[in-house]
Amino acid sequence: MKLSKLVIGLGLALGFVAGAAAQTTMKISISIAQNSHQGVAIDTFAKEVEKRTGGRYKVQTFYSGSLGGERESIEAVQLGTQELAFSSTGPVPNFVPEARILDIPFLFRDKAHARAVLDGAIGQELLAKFESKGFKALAWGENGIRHMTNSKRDVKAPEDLKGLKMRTMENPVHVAAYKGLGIVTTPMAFPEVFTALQQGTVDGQENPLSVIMASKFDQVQKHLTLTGHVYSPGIFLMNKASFDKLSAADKQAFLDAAKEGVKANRARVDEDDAKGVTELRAKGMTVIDNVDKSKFVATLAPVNAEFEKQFGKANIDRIRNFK
Ligand code: EAX
Repeated sequence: MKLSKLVIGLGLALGFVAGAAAQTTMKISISIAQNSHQGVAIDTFAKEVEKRTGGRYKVQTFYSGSLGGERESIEAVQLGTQELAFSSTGPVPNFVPEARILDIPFLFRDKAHARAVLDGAIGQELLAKFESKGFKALAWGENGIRHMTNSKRDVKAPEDLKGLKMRTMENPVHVAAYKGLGIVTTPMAFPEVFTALQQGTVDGQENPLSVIMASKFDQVQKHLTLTGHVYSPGIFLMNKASFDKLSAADKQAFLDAAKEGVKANRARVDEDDAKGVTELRAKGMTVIDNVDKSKFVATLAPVNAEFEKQFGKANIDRIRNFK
């Protein structure tokens, strides 16, 4: 009798614990629309977390900056008011300065080069730098290769950029480089960009084709130039304390879910890059797709010399020469 009571009691207690665990809901956000390379990243992540934890963890997804811009989301993850975010590295240098090196223009030859660096030792070393700042960086994802758009003129060479007022991310590396190209830089959070372009507060902006399409910038920008001036990484960030609370198996489940999210994310970037020019031309944009990139690289030489001093030439070469 006593024993069976104990068994029932234990059963209830365990049932209660399991029931409570099933209630654990976390939040993840992006600054752009759901129908995008970042939307598929967090949708896949949420689905995989639920599947891999047997439904004990649920991840609620928020899109279009509904929880704030990228800087605000990263801040919220650091504070723990929001458990997760997927973000570009735009505002990341303000939190983890070591990551600035990835934002150098013309650092990577192409997406394959960038993905190999991020998935390899250099990328993993950088992910570890987030830990002392209150984050668990689950994985590098991708935002894409950035190109320039504006409402004023066709940009065919660096000279054409002189005096153009462009919105930039709140990223010191980008701002320094774009100033070096003669651009009048206006750092701004992403959720404000469409209106700023529409009202003419700025002439242009720069983003990957994926973002340009997902954000319908073709409605407010006439000229697109495939400058491919910088690779834009993405990152899955989690509040460190929230991650540390997970069991070893659940930690692995979150890491694996992020990997699946990255796979879906990169596949969508490739898809968007393949169809982007045709689609944006059909929507009325003029697309300059044959720029001489070496002219942009040459114009940036003084800024690059400065970056080599700041970040260490050996560190930059280690990424440049990665095979
Ligand atoms: O992460 O701020 C930006 O331009 C980003 O590329 C965009 O929000 C997607």
